[in-house]
Amino acid sequence: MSNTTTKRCLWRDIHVFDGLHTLPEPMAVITDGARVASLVPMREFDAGLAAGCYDMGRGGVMTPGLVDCHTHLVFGGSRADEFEARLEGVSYEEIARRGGGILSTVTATREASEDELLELARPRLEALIADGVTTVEIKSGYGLTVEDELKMLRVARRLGETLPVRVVTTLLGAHALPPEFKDDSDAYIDLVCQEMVPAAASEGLADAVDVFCEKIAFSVVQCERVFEAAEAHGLPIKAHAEQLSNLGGTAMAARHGALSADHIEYLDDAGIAAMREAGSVAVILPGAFHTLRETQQPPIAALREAGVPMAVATDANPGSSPLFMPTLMLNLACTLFRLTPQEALAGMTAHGATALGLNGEGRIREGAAADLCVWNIDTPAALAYAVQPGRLRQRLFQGELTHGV
Ligand code: DI6
Ligand code: FE
Repeated sequence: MSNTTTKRCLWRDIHVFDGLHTLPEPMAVITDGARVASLVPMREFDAGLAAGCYDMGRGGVMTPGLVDCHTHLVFGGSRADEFEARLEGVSYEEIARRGGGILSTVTATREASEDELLELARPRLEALIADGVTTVEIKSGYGLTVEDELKMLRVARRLGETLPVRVVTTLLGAHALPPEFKDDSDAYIDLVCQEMVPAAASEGLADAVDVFCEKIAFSVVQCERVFEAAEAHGLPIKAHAEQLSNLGGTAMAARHGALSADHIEYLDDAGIAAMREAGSVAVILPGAFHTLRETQQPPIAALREAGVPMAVATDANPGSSPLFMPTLMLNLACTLFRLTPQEALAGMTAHGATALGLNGEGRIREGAAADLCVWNIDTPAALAYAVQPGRLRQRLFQGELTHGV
C-alpha cells in the first residue's frame, strides 16, 4: 500500500488493548497520519466513518507499540563462556568479583569503534522491532570512561536515527567499578559526577541517569551523589536496585523522585512505601531473574496492593539477560511472577512509557501517537500466553507502516 502517514487508515472488528485495559467489545480504529483519530465500538460503526479511509483489515488484536523501558543493547563481545561457568555453579557475583561479568563486556566495548558498536547493536534492536517495540530505552555502562560512555550514548542516538523506533538514552556510568579505579570507588564516583554527567548533559546525549546500587557495584551513599549530580544538570534518575540484596537503594532513589526502580527482587515494605509516595514505577525484569536462576521473587502482590505501577522490560544485555524478545518477557512475567496478562501488557506499554518519563504515552486513544501493533491473535492475553514469533501482522511507527501490509 502507499504511504500510511498521509491518509486515514481503518481497522475493523479488532480487539483493542489500550495500554491499561482490554476494551470490552470489538472496535473500529481510525488513524489519521501520525495520530489515532477515533476508536468506535463496532456496533456503533457505520459506513460514513469509513469514507475516505484505507482498509487495513479486520480481526486480530491491536496494542500500543511495545515500550521496552530497560535495555543494555549497545555492547561488544559475548559472555557465552560466563553462561557455561554459571551452569557449572559459579555465581554471577563470583564472576563479577573475579573481574569477569560486566567488566569483560567493558573491555570488548572499549575496544570497539562507534561504527562497530552500531553494527553490533543494529540486529539486536531489529529483533526487538520485529517483536513489536516502537520505543526502547538504551543504557550506557560498558564504557566506564567519559569518552567510552559518550561513545555508547552516541551509538544509541544513531540507532534511533537509523531504524524506525524511538530511542531514549540513559547514562549508566555508575554500573561497575573500572579496573583503573580498583580500591578507590569514591574517586570513580567523582569522575561520574564531575565529568560524565556534565558531559552527557551538555552534549544532549542522555535523557536520564541510572546507577547500579549493589554490593558488587556502588553503595547507597555513592549512588545518591550521582543523583545529586544528575539533578544539578536537570536529568531525571532511575536505579538498578535490590537486585541481589537489600541495600535500601530504592527508597533513596524514590526520595529523589526516581522515574523507576528496576529489578527489586529484594525490595522490602519500606521501599514499596517510598515508591508509592514518589510515584516511581517498579520495573520488573523477569529475563534477569530467569537467567540468573534467582529464587527471590519481586514483591508483586505488595506492589499491586500499594498501587505502584509495574513495568516489564527485557533488560537485554550480554550477561544477566541475553534475551532479545519482549513478548517472551510478557510470558515470563506471568509464569514466574504471576502478573496477569493484562498487567504484563500494561507493563510493556503505558507503564513502560511512564518509567521513561513519557507519561500518558504507550496508549491507544484519540489523539495518541499512531505507534501501534496489530497481532494475529484472538485476545490480548494470548500475547503473553504463547511464545511464538511471527504473530506481528502490522506495525506502525509514527503513523508509518513499517511491517506488514
Ligand atoms: N543489572 C543487570 O541486570 C545488568 N546490569 C545490572 O546492573 C546486567 C549487566 C551485565 O551483566 O552485563
Ligand atoms: Fe539492567
